[in-house]
Amino acid sequence: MEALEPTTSDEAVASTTTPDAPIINLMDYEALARAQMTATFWDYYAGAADDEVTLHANRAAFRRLWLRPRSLVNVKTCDLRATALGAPISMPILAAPTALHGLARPEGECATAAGVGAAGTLMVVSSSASRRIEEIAEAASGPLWYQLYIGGFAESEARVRRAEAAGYRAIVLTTDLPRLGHRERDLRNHLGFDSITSLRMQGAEDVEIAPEDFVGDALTWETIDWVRSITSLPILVKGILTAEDALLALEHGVAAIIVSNHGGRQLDGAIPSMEALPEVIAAVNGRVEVYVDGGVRRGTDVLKALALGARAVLVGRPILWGLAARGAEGVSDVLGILRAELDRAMALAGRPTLADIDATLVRRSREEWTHP
Ligand code: FNR
Ligand code: LAC
Repeated sequence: MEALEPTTSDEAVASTTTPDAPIINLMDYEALARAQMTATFWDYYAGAADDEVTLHANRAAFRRLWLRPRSLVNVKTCDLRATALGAPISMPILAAPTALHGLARPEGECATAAGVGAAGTLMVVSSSASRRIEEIAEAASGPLWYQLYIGGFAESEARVRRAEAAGYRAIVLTTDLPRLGHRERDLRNHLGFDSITSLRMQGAEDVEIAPEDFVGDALTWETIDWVRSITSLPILVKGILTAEDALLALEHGVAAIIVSNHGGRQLDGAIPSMEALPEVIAAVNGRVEVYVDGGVRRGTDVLKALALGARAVLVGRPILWGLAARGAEGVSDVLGILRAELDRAMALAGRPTLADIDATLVRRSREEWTHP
């Protein structure tokens, strides 16, 4: 079923689906991926909850931030190298956890992990991966974190232990999915939660969470203490959008916070990540690392997120576009494009190192810029 108008998610950027057209930016990958995927699977990746307001607002929030470039700074070399919970990475851009990479390619997360590693950065592997925890680790050349959905406590503990044994370096507890958001595209395509969880790719038997075992709606802040009791890995929480919850997360000893509204896929109308970031940064006050995701499509978006205090950004859908279009190579190319854009943006802004990127770089305007 074709329920969508044939545009990319970012109307501001002309893109093309001609197979031999040059790939210039992430939206070109979006068009390429879309042309290659079945409409139902494409909708699962692209879609969000209800009216998809938050999905679009994530992008719009970047357009309310203006850059204040400095002139005549020597930017002959820009240094993008960063660390994430101590792990060295080539740039402050990580791959967000996204479910079911097998819908894009049979190799699924194994190809993604190879591509992310080739780009010199870190991948967060979803609890709903299409491939086994261990085979993804084998295919990876960069650091991995394991994103945790708690189906049942016993099977979750088993997965955390397997991730730890396979060399994953942190546990990312996603907090914004007490229930699945109302993805209306999926409903129209008859792709319900049951069919999503039963869309098992080869070797994916270990990630099955039977809906009747799902305890996500009964999780509380004490769940973080439970996770700590079963693993010595650092624990991040993903899905925080308020200062109040950031402070609770600190009380429960998290190693880092990921400001996120799940790419608009959960609570529609939830505040755009970039609007929530400043209050979380202020509440945390440097005590732990703070990451942000949602709508990052340009190097200048990364620059703005760093200027507002994020340690690094995570990108979700663009990784899937690269994977669907060109496998591992597409994933590393998507990240390479973003890296080149960030490098250029840092040079043009007169901020050659990450330490030079501070709050003086951005000014917030009330209005979002829209092209005439
Ligand atoms: C997600 N996201 C997600 N998050 C998570 O913690 N576990 C998961 O399994 C998934 N699955 C998932 C599937 C798909 C298809 C998408 C698009 C997203 C949310 C993801 O980690 C991230 O928060 C958003 O994707 C960031 O927004 P952008 O970059 O996609 O705009
Ligand atoms: C999603 C879940 C699985 O966003 O995180 O589809």
